[in-house]
Amino acid sequence: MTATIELSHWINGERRGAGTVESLNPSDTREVVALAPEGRAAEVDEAVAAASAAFDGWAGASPEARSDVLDRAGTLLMERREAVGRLLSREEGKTLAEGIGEAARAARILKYFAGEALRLHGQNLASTRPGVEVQTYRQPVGVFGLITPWNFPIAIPAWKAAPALAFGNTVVIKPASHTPATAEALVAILHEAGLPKGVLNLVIGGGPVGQAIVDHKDVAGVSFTGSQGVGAGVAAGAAARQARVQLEMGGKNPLIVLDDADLDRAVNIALDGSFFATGQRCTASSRLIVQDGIHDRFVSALAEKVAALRVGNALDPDTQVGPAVSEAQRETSYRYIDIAASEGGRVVAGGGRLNRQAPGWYVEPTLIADTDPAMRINNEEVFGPVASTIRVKDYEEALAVANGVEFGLSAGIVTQSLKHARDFQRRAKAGMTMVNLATAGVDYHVPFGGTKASSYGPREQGFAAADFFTLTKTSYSAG
Ligand code: UN1
Repeated sequence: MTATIELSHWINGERRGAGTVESLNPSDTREVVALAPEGRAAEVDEAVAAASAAFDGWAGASPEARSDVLDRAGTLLMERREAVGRLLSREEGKTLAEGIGEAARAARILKYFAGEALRLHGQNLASTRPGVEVQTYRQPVGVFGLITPWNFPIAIPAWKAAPALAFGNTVVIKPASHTPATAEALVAILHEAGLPKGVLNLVIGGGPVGQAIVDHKDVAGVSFTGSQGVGAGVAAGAAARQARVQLEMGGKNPLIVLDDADLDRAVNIALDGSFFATGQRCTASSRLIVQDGIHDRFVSALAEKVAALRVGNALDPDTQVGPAVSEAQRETSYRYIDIAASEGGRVVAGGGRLNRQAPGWYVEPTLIADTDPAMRINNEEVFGPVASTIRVKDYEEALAVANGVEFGLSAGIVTQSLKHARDFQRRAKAGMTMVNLATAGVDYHVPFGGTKASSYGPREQGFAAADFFTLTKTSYSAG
């Protein structure tokens, strides 16, 4: 066991508040990873005041100064990716390889936006009036509130905070209650890298902290990743006071497997998309839509691989699938397995309770075959290592099933047909399409986001991040 970390908020460059709330290790709940403070509206007020006071200095700083801080933080995080990745795995439950990979990804995000800080540009256009010129500038907006989830406890805070900071804004982060220590590690590294006080603040706590951020009159914009229910309230609260808002919510991502697919490849893509990171990705492939001719071979080959997945302590090098993040998430998975079975689904792998020596929130990876598009398992997000298969007769039916849900984040197809792949890219109702790739696992230098109930507002990441985190000013001048 490793010593419990005493966490605090970060307000105006200082650590504040004492830890009282336990953050447990989902692989072994006897281990308290961290003791976190329980913030309230009062801490949010102080953090927003600090961020407001720091805004003019940071917005007016040379882009080079902002770039340097992000670059240094990226270097520090990359150097420490093993230790930070280990903390992440202890706190969130994804495997050590996944935890270290995510810490490295966050480091690369910081470095990418270090470059973007220098590349912010506008346009120069001729006016419709002779002798008049029009220029557009991108300017910092103000204080951003970032409400981040537990499933990517360092990558998502990094991909929201890095563009906000790169473009001259100041920030208040509320990390997910399950993973405060991992988010705090990022904030500490950014301060070590030389971020001026007040530019980035962290207020740890539950719903009241998020609500206070959403409602705060001095928060110019809110970026949220989490559940649909909470997201709807965030959007309503922000819109009520005309603040910017960006939401990333759930998915019920389809992966189509056509008859002409290479079987091994299709099985491996499904295994990765559905089960790695314990299925706790909004981009997870949760609906496997399989054409008749390959269906039986695909289901039996995948079932065999799912049954062979090694579930265990996130830090054990043999583990392929770590535990769920919490007891509630574990129970959600088992509840949906029961619902699917009672609706007529056939459990072909997993489905049982796992008894382990150490108390942890383990879920047996589960594959449910013979499901129907109308069943709840094919419409509601489980957010666990649970996938279902749906049999279809041809590509057109597959596409209709893929598009027939309220979500639209990521959608994949496994095929050797260029015709179907290209058609799918155009007609899939999703923000991201994947051809011969898992629906999950995205790059950080390109736009990320969905459509329908999955996302709301401007895209995150890549060159699209500037749309949310800057204000476009249009300037006219006559000579
Ligand atoms: C990925 O699939 O690499 O919360 C990232 C999520 C998404 C991020 C997925 N916002 O799962």
